[in-house]
Amino acid sequence: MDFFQKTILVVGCGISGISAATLLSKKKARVILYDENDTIDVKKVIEKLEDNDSIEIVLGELSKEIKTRLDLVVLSPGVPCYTPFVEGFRHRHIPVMGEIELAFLCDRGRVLAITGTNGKTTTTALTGKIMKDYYDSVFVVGNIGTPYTAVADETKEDSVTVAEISSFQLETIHTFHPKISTILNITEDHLNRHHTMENYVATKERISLNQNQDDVCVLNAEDSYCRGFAEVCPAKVIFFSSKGPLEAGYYLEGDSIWYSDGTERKRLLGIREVKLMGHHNMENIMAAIAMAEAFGVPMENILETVRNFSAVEHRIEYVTTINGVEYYNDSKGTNPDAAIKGIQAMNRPTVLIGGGYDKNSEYDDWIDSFDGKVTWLILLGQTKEKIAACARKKGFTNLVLVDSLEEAVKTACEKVNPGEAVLLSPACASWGMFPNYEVRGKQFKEYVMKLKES
Ligand code: UMA
Repeated sequence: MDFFQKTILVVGCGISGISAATLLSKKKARVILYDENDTIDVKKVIEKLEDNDSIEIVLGELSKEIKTRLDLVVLSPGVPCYTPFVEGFRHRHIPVMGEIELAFLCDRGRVLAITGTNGKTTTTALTGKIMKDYYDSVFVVGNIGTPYTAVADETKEDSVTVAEISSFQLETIHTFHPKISTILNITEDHLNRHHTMENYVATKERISLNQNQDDVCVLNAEDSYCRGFAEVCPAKVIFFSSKGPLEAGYYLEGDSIWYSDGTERKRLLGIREVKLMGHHNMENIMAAIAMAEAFGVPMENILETVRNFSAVEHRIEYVTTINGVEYYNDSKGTNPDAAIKGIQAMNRPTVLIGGGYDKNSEYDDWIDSFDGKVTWLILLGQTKEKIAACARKKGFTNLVLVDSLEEAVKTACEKVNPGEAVLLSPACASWGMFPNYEVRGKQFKEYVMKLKES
């Protein structure tokens, strides 16, 4: 697509919008960078724009005059795409795309794409590292934190882009076509945006929208949505399983990861050889191995990277030990299912800090997973009353409701005993109190380190 001298509205002044506007301005488009929030500090936005002269910034109300002269609208991931605001553009026959589609149109290389409710970031980071250790030109982008548009124009024909793609981002793709894709798992999340589980599942499946039998989609054999999708997936399906042998695919059996091609099986590596913790991480490892092997990386190179790879920040990340208490940051546990994995990874009594933005989630399974391991639950954010009511209903009454993360850390420190752990694994998004889970995780670590110094 030619963006030259086109008038393009980029919606959202966050990192995606700023990066998309910068890319389009390099392509000599006339860019209007828009945000509905009129309290945004324009100076800060301008500072972040590399080429601010050609980008007009509009906040608050978007005038009819602007709407009538647009050739294209590019949405940031956080902008819901089925609202009257966005439908208005479609009625005017103005094409609407997401920033992932925009970046893909500018990408000259090949793409691997990772989605799933949980494990995306770890799998993307690991797959990216395997690629970086083997190929020269590799970019790791998307929901993991670096907008795809920030690197798309730097790609060459032999470049490899490893992209973490959220359901928000999949809603607005059109031609996005990864050579290799994966859906790691699908459990309830983001229902406030997608409304029904059916919509959410269908959105995840869009990762394969443009794939064909020359491409590969790696799917979790133990996930009923993934299994169902395998029947209709347009790409060649490769399965992985953490529950036992598969006729063909990658699987965990005993303490080893195996591969079977349908006739012969071979042991790839032992789980004690890797630094990642927890059952769920074995799934992430298998997905990364499957993707990398399908892409063409030799198995010995893949396994060497897997053995040396450590956990990513904010995902069951060890922070420090204070007076015999281990502190863990799992700020990336932004939904009940992810937070259950956080609790499962703990091997000692744990004071848990949870709560945050309400995504219409149910917390019953999360509370059930406490299984005697959680000694106290410290709650904060918009969901604290809702979670407290759910916990009481289930007979868990060791609850403290607090007003800030700092207060939560102090309270956890008072409640915990030597030999136990404190885990931040909120089961909720950070929005409302923090811009994102990374800021929440970093703040948590700062408060913990303050405790250590005091
Ligand atoms: N905005 C509008 N109109 C709207 C909605 C938002 O103008 O209707 C504006 C907001 O006022 C704000 C801006 O849009 O100024 C924010 O845009 P954004 O929410 O898309 O956030 P970005 O900073 O661009 O970050 C986005 C992703 N955010 C979301 O999906 C909510 C980041 O994922 C991602 O890392 C980044 O792009 C780079 O690709 C974060 C996330 O929470 C980590 N993702 C969810 C998750 O992992 O569960 C999906």
